Amino acid sequence: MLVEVQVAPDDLRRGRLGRAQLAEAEAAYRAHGLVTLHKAFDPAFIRRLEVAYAARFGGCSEDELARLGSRVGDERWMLSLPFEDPFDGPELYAPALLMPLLHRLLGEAVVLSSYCAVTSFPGAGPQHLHLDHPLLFPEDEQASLHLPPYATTVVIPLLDLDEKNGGTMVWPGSHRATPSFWKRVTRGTPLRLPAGSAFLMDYRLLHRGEANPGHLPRPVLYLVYARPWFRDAYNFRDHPPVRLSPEARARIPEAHQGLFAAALSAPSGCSAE
Ligand SMILES: O=C(O)CCC(=O)C(=O)O
Repeated sequence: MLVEVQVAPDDLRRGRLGRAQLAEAEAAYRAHGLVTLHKAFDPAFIRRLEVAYAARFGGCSEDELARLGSRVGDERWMLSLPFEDPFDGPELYAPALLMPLLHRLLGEAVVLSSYCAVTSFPGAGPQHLHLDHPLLFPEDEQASLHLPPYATTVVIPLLDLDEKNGGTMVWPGSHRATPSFWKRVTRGTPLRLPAGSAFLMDYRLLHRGEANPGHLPRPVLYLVYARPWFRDAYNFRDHPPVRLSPEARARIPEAHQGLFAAALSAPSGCSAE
């Protein structure tokens, strides 16, 4: 089941979910491995991110994309976000409206495990069905699947997920499903969300990007939050999970330094930067 929490304009302005909505979002996430939050970001901020993202990466050749990130499907690339305006502020890496929910799910010592975007270019076919990380204990699937949440992807589409652009296909509840289920799945639930919304997805949830039948690249920001002991041992052989230079790290306000405890400083020395 897909639970959709509507963020009221007043809550968005205050940067805080009401107590009942916070509890609803937490319960939905724990039960289904997934919750959507409609209108969780200021549309003007999302537009700034979209424009900056297109300006920065829109003209990249395939070679440059391969140098900056990794291919995650047909015409689909994951890149580490540059730690520069407008991607370098707490309104994106520590959104006030979402942090209480992330703390409830992942504890007070939550860290940013990776800070990326996945872009499906026009003509991209459907992505393969997958989880974002192998189970923690492959030799004991039941133990792995019944652990509390330990890593959560916050997905922030920079344009509408709809029939025109395609979206993400999810299997609610599959964060508790065994690998034998992965082989038997039939139809999933296509997420349709206006830009400015977000969804939280457990690291064990089955999903795949849908085809992009439109004419525009479809970037979704892919921010992974985790318990401080978790290390993503699977996705980051080709690029850093957080592209953070020592100078950028020094600019992070004291109150948010803890979020970056797992991020090793990486030089930002690519020609496209
Ligand atoms: O493109 C999308 O909609 C989602 C991509 C995705 O989920 C992934 O690469 O794991």
